[in-house]
Order: sequence, then C-alpha cells, then structure tokens
Amino acid sequence: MTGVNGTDDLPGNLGADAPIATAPPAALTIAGSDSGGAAGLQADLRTFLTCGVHGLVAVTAVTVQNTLGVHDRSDVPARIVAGQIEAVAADMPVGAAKTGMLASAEIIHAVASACDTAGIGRDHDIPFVVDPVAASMHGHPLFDAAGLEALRAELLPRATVLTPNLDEVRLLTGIEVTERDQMREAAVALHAMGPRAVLVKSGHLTADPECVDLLYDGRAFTELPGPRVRTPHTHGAGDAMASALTAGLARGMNVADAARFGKWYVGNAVLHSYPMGAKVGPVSAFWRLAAEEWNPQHPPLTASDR
Ligand code: PXL
Repeated sequence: MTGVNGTDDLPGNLGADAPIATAPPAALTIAGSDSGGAAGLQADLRTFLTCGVHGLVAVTAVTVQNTLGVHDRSDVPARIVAGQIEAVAADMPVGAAKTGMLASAEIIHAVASACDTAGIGRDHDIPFVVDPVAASMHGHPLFDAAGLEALRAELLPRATVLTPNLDEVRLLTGIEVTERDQMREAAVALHAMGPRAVLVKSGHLTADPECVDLLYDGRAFTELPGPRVRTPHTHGAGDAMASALTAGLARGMNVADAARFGKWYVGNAVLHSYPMGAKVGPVSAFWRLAAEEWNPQHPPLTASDR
C-alpha cells in the first residue's frame, strides 16, 4: 500500500488495515489552562471536539485553579506562545483561531505578530475570534492595565469577531450596560475599535428575563435570542460560546451563522450544566456525546469496524 502526503516511511503505514480517513476541519485556541477543567483551553478543546473540529492549542499560561479561586499562575514565555502558533499554522490547515486568557502585554504583542505571520486575522484568510477575557469568573484579573491597552491597540483591529461580556464591554469602552437597548451603543463603540464584527453577550444582564445576544457587523444588528437559564453553574460559558463560534467558522460558516451556532451550542451547554467542586460548576459538553456506552461484553474491534 502506498501512503499519501509523503507518509510512506512512517511506522504503522505498512499494512492495509487502516485506510486514511478524511480529516475534520481544524481550529486553534490561544488560551490559558484551567486546572479545574471548566474554562480556558480545556473548555475550548472540548467544544472543538464536540463541534466536529480538530483542536490545536497555543498555551499562554497555567492557572492554579479550583472552584474556590485562582490561587497562582505561571505565564508561558512569549516566544513559546508565538512558536506554538507559527508551528501549527506552518504544518496544519488552521480553519479559524480564537484567543482566551492572554496573560500579559508581552504575550499579546507576540500573539499579534505570530498571527500576522500565520495569516490569522480579519485581513487574512484565517478568521480570528478575539474573546477579550479580562478576569476569571472569581474576578481575578487574567491580565493587567498594560494588557488591556495592548488588547485594544493590537488585537481588536485584527479581530474578525470580538466576543465581550458586559464586564469586558465596560473595561474596553467605559459603557455600563444595564438594559438590553444599551447593547447597541456598546456594539457600535466596540466596532469603531477595529473588529470586523462584534458579538455583545447578554449573560450578565441578569434582570432581563431572556438572554438576547447582539451581533453587529458595522451595517446590521442581528439579535440572537435565547432563554435565561436559572443555574448557578455557568463556569466556562463564555469560552464555550466563543469556541463554538470559532468551530463554526472553521467548518466554513459565515459569521452570522457561526454566531447562531455558538448561541445554540452554549444555550444547551448551560441547560446541561452540573455541579463540580464547592462553588460554581461548569457548563456541559456531555450533551453532545450520543454514542453508545462501552460495556465489557463488547466484542474486540476488527478492521471492518471502520
Ligand atoms: O472563562 C474565562 C477564562 C479563560 N481562561 C482561563 C480561565 C477563565 C475563567 O476562569 O480561568 C484560564
């Protein structure tokens, strides 16, 4: 049997039992690790998988975290963050990319420059979702004032879609949104800062009986309706929304369809959220796993199971 793409000499490519499957689309997350597994790159990779997308990752920081808080962290050297982005993009077909926790101005600077090299961004071929993660769900800052300025100056103008929650809207624009109508003003102000489109998320507008997000592309407003689910377990909801949107883009959807897909995904994730640890538990990806349970009586796999 002859291998494809120059793989003839790889071990395991000698028999005929493992035909080459079609590769799924791939997406890259540039994000921090949450040891509690609710948010960060763990949420992103889980979302990519359950949305049918191969996950690539550039780790920016490791947080020491449980549901009681972020207790410590170590940032990855900026050179290594940039190296991860450039290495995967040089070898694999990145269909879309997203950011999560970026940790410092120095890392943001390295990410901006690596994305330019890798062809990621609003003016390149690979769409770029910038989730302007500023604080953990316990309110611990995930970068400082210099980081906020670098995000404004270097990443907002490179974003295909910016996905702030209302706290991030206030940090970036100074606009305090307390009613649904004010989301339009916020979206216009954010759009003027450079992204091709803005998705303002309404999860923090807790007095509103519904959860209607707003997409603005500089011309039209699109409302994304959804129920407000009463659950204490919402950790990782923002990450799930932004990474499902990114998965949608990697699968070839346009921004409006990918945003609707993301809203549908995160709505289900919140509906199926569960307790884990002493405080706020995660939103779920399990609802997407419909496969039959494994059982010990299951016969061994054969090549014809493929
Ligand atoms: O949900 C935002 C987020 C992103 N990345 C990391 C986090 C959090 C929130 O806790 O810890 C690593």
